[in-house]
Amino acid sequence: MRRSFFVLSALALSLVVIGCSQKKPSAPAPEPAAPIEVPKPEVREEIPEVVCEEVRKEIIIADFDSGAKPNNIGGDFGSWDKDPGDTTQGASMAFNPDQKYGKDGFCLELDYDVDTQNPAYNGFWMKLKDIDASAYDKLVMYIKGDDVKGYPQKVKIELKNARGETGKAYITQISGTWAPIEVPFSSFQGINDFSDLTEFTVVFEDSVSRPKTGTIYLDNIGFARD
Ligand SMILES: [Ca+2]
Repeated sequence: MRRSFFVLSALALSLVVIGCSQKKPSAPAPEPAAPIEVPKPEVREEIPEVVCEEVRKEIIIADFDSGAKPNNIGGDFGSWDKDPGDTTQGASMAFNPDQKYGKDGFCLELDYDVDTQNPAYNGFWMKLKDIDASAYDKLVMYIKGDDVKGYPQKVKIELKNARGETGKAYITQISGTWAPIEVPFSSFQGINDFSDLTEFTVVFEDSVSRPKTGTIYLDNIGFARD
């Protein structure tokens, strides 16, 4: 009985093996598996979060450091006379490397003469290329008077825009050493729109400028906000 059981079991196993081998034809021997490349973990650099300001707190329009035109935003500039025919008065500009504010470059030197029998005013003009300064709230610059040649106690400055408005303000804090000047936009009488500024001017007036001849130096003219 036990023998016949073994015979039957062996027979059944043989049938199963034969059946399996018939159902599944032998597959080609698998090729040796290629080594699996384990991707290296990505190293992520820690990037600090930077909060970008939409507008810088200050923009320099003219630092005169190249010693040539134009200014830092591509605008031309120069001196002007109300009455060029009157040669007894006038204004002139120069790039001065000796009196400059800071370490490098030049500053602007403005020499004026309003000493004449006729009404006289003259000064300096600089194009602002329709700059939108509405994000700022003041004009800034450095100013110094020349102790040897003399300098005025009061100078008029102007900002003009594309709408034809001219804003006027007076600077009175001039001394023989460099000092920063801040003129709030609200101090410019006659202009309300600072979104398209066309020109900045300095005006020496015979009715105001004392002494009537002298020299001032300007540097780092720009706009700023608190
Ligand atoms: Ca300079």
